[in-house]
Amino acid sequence: MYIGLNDLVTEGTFHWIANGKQATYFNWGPTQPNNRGGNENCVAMRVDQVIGFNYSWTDVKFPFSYKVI
Ligand SMILES: [Ca+2]
Repeated sequence: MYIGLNDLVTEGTFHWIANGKQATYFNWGPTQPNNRGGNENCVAMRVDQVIGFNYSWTDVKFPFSYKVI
């Protein structure tokens, strides 16, 4: 589930799509954000049941393909 947050402009600095403001609250899962492959710039919330990740955030590619259950 994409939550409308991205760091497309500046790596590591996340802004909300909705209002362009820089995010001040984060709920990253373990080891996230990892910018895997150097091009994960959008943030999704995990809704799967993997222990330790439930409802936490992870960075994903844009346009992303992330399985949402
Ligand atoms: Ca990134």
